Amino acid sequence: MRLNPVFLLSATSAAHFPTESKTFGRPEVAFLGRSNVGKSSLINALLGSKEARVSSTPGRTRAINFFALHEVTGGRQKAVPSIIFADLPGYGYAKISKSISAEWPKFIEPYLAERENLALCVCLVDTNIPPQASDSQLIHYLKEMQRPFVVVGTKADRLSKNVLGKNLATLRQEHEIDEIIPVSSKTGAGMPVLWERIQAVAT
Ligand SMILES: Nc1nc2c(ncn2[C@@H]2O[C@H](COP(=O)(O)OP(=O)(O)OP(=O)(O)O)[C@@H](O)[C@H]2O)c(=O)[nH]1
Ligand SMILES: [Mg+2]
Repeated sequence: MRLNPVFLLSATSAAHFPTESKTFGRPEVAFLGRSNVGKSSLINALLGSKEARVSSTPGRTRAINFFALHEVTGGRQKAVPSIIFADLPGYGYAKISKSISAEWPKFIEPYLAERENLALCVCLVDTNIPPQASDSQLIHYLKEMQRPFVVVGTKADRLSKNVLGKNLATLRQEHEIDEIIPVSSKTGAGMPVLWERIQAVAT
């Protein structure tokens, strides 16, 4: 099955989130994580396209970018999308902060709290750095809100198997989660597993 990404819009306030006329109420998957963790790259790798416009300057994604993924069969694109992807702005780049919400744009919390079709949050944590308090905060918040989420460990290609294993164990322990899927946007590692999780909510 091929999915064709169609850019919907870039929202900088809750008033601009795409409505049912654009999403058809289809399940939405949000990509969350610190700035520069690799959100846009992961979306590109999943889609095999440059749709999410990877930034070279950290902190460039300052809006929520929405994409509708349309199934293409026999050269025809379905009118109703299968899934919606939301690429969120990063947190925690400029300085160490005690609260995510303090430096996260105001529209993120309403998004996570109220977005009706939000079916899965993909939380990205960097496997190359020690556990970050801001990531723990986000994971804790999602647990509290009872939002389904999956945690992926990014940039796994930069580490040896041995070090990656150790770092994943530390991250799981510190963030109090059972599973982190190691991924690499460079090599494509972990993409099939992550796609499975996404497909599971998109039916
Ligand atoms: N080696 C390696 N580098 C990666 C990987 N994913 C992302 N990067 C690099 O990390 C940097 C940040 O990637 P982005 O995808 O722009 O990160 P982002 O989370 O979207 O950043 P913001 O939009 O600023 O929040 C870029 O220089 C990427 O090339 C990966 O899997 N492996
Ligand atoms: Mg980005």
